[in-house]
Amino acid sequence: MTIYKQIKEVIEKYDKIIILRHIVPDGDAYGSQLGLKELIKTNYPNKEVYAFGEEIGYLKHAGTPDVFTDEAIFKDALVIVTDCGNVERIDNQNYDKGAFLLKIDHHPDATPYGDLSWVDVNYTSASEMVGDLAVNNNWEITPVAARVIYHGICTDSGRFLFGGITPRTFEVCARLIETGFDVFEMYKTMYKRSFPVLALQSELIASAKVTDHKVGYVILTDELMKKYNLSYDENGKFSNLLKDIEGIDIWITFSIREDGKWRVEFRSNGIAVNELAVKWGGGGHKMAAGAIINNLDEAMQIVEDANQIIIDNE
Ligand SMILES: [Mn+2]
Repeated sequence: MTIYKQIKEVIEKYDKIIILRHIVPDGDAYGSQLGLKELIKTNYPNKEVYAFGEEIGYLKHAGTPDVFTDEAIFKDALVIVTDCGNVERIDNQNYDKGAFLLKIDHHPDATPYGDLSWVDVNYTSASEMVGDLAVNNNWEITPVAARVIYHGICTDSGRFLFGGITPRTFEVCARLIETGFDVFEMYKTMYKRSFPVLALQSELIASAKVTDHKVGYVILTDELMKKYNLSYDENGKFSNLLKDIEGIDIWITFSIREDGKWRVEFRSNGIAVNELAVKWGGGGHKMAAGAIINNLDEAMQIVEDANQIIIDNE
């Protein structure tokens, strides 16, 4: 039996379905979670479906998660977790209180979980997986589902710019666009930039450091956040600021968080950085990973570690 059919059968078996994704959600977390919710609501209108997790201001245009009230709601539910490689990062730690746990993810399966697990790193995004699931099960796709799923594919693939694009990516996208949602409107909304963000980018670029081993990094301090009136949930916007710059093979973005810790985003143009993220308590993809650290002393150790990775690769 195909995985599409297996997942369909599991969904059909449960009256109540709770969909979760990773903490600090991005476009793909939203796309896979809210897209799957909309698909199930459309194709199985009698089911109770919830999508729990933190709401992110800049993703408001993509959709709105449900408000979680009580862990009792997990009783007898099918729990589906999308776009989340490890259980520690699931945004709702009651994930194991349901009747059945299904994992749908495109990150390396470092710490497998779930009664049924569909993990495939050959997808651009968990959103593409959800879209592919809909296509293969001949599910009706509404323009609302299509928009949030397409948005998730665009954000995780850099709008088809990063590696990992396959003919299937475009086949899924074709089916999504067929629903008639307004793609141009979506692009206009997702790429809208504010002048303060541009000014902040320019200051970050001017302050960027590059080591002798082609590791580039920027530090988004609390001072800069306040100067440009940026909200903390937008601190992930700058992870590709140093992409495509000659002389930089690994680029790292350190951003202050609301709780005083630092968000670290690792990116590279080929060298594996996910092991480095794992070393610092995070995880992710080979060339795009993240972690959370305590202070800038640790940040400087990370830069040293990245230098060492490049030396080891030479
Ligand atoms: Mn993803």
